[in-house]
Amino acid sequence: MSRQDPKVLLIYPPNQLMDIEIPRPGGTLSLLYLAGALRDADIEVNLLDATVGSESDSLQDTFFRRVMQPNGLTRIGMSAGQLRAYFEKGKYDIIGISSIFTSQTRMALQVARIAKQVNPETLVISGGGNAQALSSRFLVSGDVDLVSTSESDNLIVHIVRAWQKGSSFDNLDAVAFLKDGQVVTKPVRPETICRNLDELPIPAWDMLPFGKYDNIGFSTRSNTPGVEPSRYAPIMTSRGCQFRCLYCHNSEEKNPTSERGNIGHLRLKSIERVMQEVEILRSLGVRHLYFEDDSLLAKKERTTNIFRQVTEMDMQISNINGVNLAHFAIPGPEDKLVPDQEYLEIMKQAGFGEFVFPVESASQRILDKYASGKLDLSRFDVVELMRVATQEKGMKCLVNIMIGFPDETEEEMLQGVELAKQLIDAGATYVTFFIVTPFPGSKLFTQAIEGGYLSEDFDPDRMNWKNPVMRNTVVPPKRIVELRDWAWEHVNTPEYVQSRRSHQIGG
Ligand code: B12
Ligand code: SF4
Repeated sequence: MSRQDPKVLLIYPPNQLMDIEIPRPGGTLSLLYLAGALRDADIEVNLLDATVGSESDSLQDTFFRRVMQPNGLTRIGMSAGQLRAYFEKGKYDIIGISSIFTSQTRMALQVARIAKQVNPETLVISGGGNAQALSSRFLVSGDVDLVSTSESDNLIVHIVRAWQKGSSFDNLDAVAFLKDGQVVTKPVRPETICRNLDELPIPAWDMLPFGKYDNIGFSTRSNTPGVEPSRYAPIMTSRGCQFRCLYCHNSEEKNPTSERGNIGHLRLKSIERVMQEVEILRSLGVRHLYFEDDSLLAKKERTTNIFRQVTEMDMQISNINGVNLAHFAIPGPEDKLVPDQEYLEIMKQAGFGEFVFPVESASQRILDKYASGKLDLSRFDVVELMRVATQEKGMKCLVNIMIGFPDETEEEMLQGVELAKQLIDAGATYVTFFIVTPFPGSKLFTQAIEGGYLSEDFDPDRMNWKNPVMRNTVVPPKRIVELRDWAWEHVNTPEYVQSRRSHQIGG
């Protein structure tokens, strides 16, 4: 161990999944920004995606090995033994673990335990929305020394410098740690957060194990048959969102006193910076960009400009998250809103062959209460939008509907099923019904704990879209599952239901 030349490892933990889920490798932007920042500061850093393993591990021994665990979830990625050997060999001073998914909490803590078993002196840190929201659990485990509570593009270097000096974490901000057995949370100072996104470090995409990702052999981010795999990478042109849906992390991040910092507001990179990033990705052989913005389509002119330039570079584009149907609505006759054909066309031309169509609910009351009222169904006909996108523009649209809000009635859920049916008839590829999950880090989580819908010691392993985790809901959990299963089969085409069943990736 050398305090002068610290050796840092950043790691995406192995994954645990339901048997119907498609395994996906790590490689999210979180650690790529941190690795970029450390490298810019001349700090030695390695990146390990434990879902696919290190260079000496085969995919058969990691990504494709599904091991059933006692909790009923299958685990993929490096085994405890492989991780131990890797840590022993690397002799890392600091190990940073990404924890953005609650459903992967156990995996993150397992990595921390192994790191501490190999060397109790290693500084083990974790960050990401989940680690922050569950900071007490992480710290009380005894295997995590420090949790970052916000964006850490600047903070990560401060953490390493503090470790180098052997100084107390008390002098840092945006971190949580144990002091005399109590959790201490240091507030986020505004200067810790990068307001001008052009000043962010360039994500260290070159450290991703692209060779392994290429060899997985299927498009790991798309469930749709027929989408050709090509080298892909995540990119974000913005952070935050102009909405604040209660089930989303942004709801708790729009507030000057938020523990995660006031980071939920929409911040944009300049187009020049975005194109610089695209050039870098292209030089790494990437041909398929996954735009992971929370609200990619918010600024039409800007997005159009980006799409046009990317198209000229002959790159494929997908988006996994940030489509908001409200952005396709333009004023029409009699105070109604109509689909923005031009915007859809631009997306299509940019290679946007498919996108997620997040209706969320057919009940305006639910949309207003939980989803920022982002859609006004009395003014905007989403079935017509579906028709235009699929039948006129030839795009694939995958519908998401949420059911099981605490006070949602069965009648309101059935409204959603009816709308889903109409969307399929209008051309949707398929509809997925997600059971509402109050993820830690969202306002819904806080409300669920306060309202007695979730107990303080809830099991993170159950935090997935298949399981109702809330109790005391107006429609009981058992009935929500019945309705979901019936609705999925009732709404989707028999061919789709059959193909999902045969591939074990249904629902
Ligand atoms: C990309 C993404 C995905 C991709 C992930 C691809 C992959 N390779 O794993 C896909 C599509 C597969 C996906 C799936 C899911 N996702 Co998702 N996803 C995202 C998304 C849009 C972007 C993540 C990202 O890159 N952010 C940008 C980076 C820069 O921010 P960051 O991750 O927060 O990292 C910063 C800090 O947190 C901190 N930090 C992070 N890690 C670390 C580590 C250390 C050591 C330190 C010091 C700091 C630190 O510093 C970073 C830089 O500033 C987020 C939303 C969001 N805006 O974050 C949702 C999000 C993470 N997903 C979410 C959900 C719910 C899911 C699903 C459950 C959806 C579903 N119904 O199936 C699944 C779960 C998958 C799983 N493995 O379990 C939730 C998570 C909530 C939770 N508490 O679990 C989020 C927050 C969205 C939301 N609306 O709330 N997702
Ligand atoms: S529109 Fe999407 S990203 Fe924005 S707050 Fe709502 S759920 Fe979150």
